[in-house]
Amino acid sequence: MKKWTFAVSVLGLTMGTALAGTTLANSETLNIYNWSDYIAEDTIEKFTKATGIEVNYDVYDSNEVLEAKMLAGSSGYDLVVPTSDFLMRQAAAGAYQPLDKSKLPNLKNMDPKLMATAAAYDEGNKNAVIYMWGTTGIGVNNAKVKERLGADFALDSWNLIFDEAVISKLADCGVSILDAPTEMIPAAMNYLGLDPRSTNKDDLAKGAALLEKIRPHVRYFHSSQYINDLANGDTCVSVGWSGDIVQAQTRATEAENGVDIAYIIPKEGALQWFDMMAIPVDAPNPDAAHKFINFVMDAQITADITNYVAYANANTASMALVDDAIKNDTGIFPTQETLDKLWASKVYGSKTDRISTRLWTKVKTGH
Ligand code: SPD
Repeated sequence: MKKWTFAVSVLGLTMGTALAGTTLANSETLNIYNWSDYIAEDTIEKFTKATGIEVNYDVYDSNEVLEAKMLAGSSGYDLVVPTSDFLMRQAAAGAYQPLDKSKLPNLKNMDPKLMATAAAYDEGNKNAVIYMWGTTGIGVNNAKVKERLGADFALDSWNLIFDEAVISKLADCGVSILDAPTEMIPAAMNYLGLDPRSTNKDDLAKGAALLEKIRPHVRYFHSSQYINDLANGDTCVSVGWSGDIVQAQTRATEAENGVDIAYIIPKEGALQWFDMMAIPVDAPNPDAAHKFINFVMDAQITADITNYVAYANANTASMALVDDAIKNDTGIFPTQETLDKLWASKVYGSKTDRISTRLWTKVKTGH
């Protein structure tokens, strides 16, 4: 994987920069809002070359941030990438427009089984197409963690995070967790033997209480900074997303800094999620957004993205073009045995969402 500095800085765009209120809408401009560290270095350039459409590309690292913009409306974006559970809630609120499938001939490349799974959140795949998918697990710095826990300690469990006796031994080398309540509270619930998809408020409170207990040993809550910190050896354990941890691994290898990172899908199970390309209902240029979705579904373009960001895709035609090292990495494309242990995102209604948000504030701030 090559280092990619992409046009985010060239264009002067930074994470969370809103386009609302600007006048970027014209027929030759496409405004994309995607997750950070989530596209190949040449995807946008190739798209512009193929179509003549200029792209403004902003990034975020939180579904909640994207959701606030989608529900407020007038974001100025033509193409966004919510995770399936968030997509469903936002679509119910009227935030997206149905796709015009006559403009998406490359849909033929998509894996019908995975698209059927995504249809549980988007009936008939009406509003969205899978961009990439992955799991939420743990990245570890092998040497630092073994130094503290012993060479024989099995690094295959959420006990690295949720057992206070274990995480307290790792605190000095830096533990980070995702700033993502809908992922962290269910992970804690699962560790406690509760259903991670439960929306029972007592179950959610128990999960949050466990997070509060381990909170003193957590250096920070963040959902993108951990890639570089793990790669540089500034942290030693991060709850993170599969491809991000593999990117940390790759960055360390390229830097030849001696940091050896592993991605763990814990034996107790983990969240499997799907990030979906969708077009906001008030997108200034939905036609260009369709062109981009179709372009991404090209086998070579999807393979390039997967090869660069180390996330699994749902594009059957691309698989012959995916590097063997990525294809055979079971942290990226899990075995069936592991897949059977994953749980799917639960769509929270507004009441559960309020409970979860309140609990999360308490986990992070202590009140
Ligand atoms: N750096 C790219 C991260 C993509 C993460 N997708 C979010 C999944 C949320 N469940």
